Amino acid sequence: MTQAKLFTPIKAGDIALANRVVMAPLTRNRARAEDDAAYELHAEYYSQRAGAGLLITEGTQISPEGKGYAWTPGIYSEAQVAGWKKVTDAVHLKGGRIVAQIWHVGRISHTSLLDGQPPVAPSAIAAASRTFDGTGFVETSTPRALELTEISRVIEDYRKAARNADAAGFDGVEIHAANGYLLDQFMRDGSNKRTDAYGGSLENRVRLLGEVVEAVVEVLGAGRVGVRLSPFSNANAIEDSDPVALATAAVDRISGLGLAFLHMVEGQTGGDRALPEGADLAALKARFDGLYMANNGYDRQMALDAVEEGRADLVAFGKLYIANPDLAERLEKDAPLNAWDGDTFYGGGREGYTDYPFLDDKAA
Ligand code: 8OZ
Repeated sequence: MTQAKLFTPIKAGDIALANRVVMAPLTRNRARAEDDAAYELHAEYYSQRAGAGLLITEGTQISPEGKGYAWTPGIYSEAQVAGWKKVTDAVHLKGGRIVAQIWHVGRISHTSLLDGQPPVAPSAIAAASRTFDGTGFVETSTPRALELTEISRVIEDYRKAARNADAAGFDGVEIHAANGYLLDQFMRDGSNKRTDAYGGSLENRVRLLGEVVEAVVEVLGAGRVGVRLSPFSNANAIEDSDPVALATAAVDRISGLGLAFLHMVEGQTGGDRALPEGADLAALKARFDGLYMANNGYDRQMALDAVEEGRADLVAFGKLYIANPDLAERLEKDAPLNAWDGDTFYGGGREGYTDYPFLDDKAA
C-alpha cells in the first residue's frame, strides 16, 4: 500500500516538515504566574507532541497590552524568551518543528489584566464576550480606540515579538489574525468604525494585517511566516456585513509575499463548519501562494481525504492533540484515540496537560 499523502514530508516555505499533521494553537493558561513565561512544563508538553509535522504554540502575547486572559504566555521579555528556548530546544531534540503564534487580543481583555487600563481596539466598542481573569469569567471591558499615531508602535511590538521568536529558536511564527482578536477587529466592520486609513474600505480594514505581516516578514523572511484567519467565524462576538468579500480581501493582501502557509479556520471556530452563502474555501486556497492549512473539526478520514484530494496541504488538529501526544503516529497507524477532558483545558498544572498516555504506554 502506498503511504497516504497526509503522512509524507512537505516544505512549508523554509520549514521542512516530516508530515502534514499540525498541532493547532491551543490556549492552555499554564504560564508561570509571576512573569507569564513558558517553562519546563511547556517543554515537556510540546516535545511530547513533536511527532507532528508542525507544532503551533498557544497564542502568545506580543506585549503586556496584548494580553486577554490569565496565565497566557508572552514573548516580549527576556525571561519569556528564555522559557520558550527550553521549549524549542526540547522539540528540536526530538526532530520536531515549532512556530510561535504571536497574538494581540485587542478588546478581548479586562482592565484587571491590564494594570487597570482599558484594552485597546480599532474603535471604542465593547465585545459582547467574556474572558477569564484568573478568578472567574468576566465581561470584557470597553476598549479605547487606538490613536492613529499608536498603530506604528503596535506594529513595532509585532516586529519585536518576531525577533524574540527567532532568538528563542522558533522555526517561524504564525500571526494570529483570527477569532475576533485585534487584527480581526480591524478587519471587520462591526468592530472597526475608524475614519482614517485603517477603517472604512476593505483595503483600509486589511491594512493593519498587511503591515504587520510585512514587518514580521522583514525580520524572519516570508518563508518562516504563516497567518491564521477565521473570516467566517463569529468567535468573540466578531461581526462583518460581508464576510465573503472580506475573506477575499484579506487573502489577497497576504498573498504574493511568499508566506509559508495560510491557516484557515473553516466555519465557526471550534464549532459548525457551515459557511455563509457564497463562501468558497477552494477559491481562497487558489488565491494564496503558499501552503493551505485547514482546521476545524477534522477527523482522520476528513484529513486523509482533504490532503489526497488537494483541498488542503496541511491539516491542524486542536482538541485531538490535547488528548493524544502521539496523534500523528496514531493517525498513521489508524490506532484508537484518547478522549479529551474539557475540565482541564484551561489552567492548572500537569493534569490533563502532560499526562495523556502514548499508544505504547502500559495501561496504568
Ligand atoms: C480559547 C480560550 C482563550 C483563547 C483563540 C486564543 O480562540 C484563543 C483562545 C481560545 O484563538
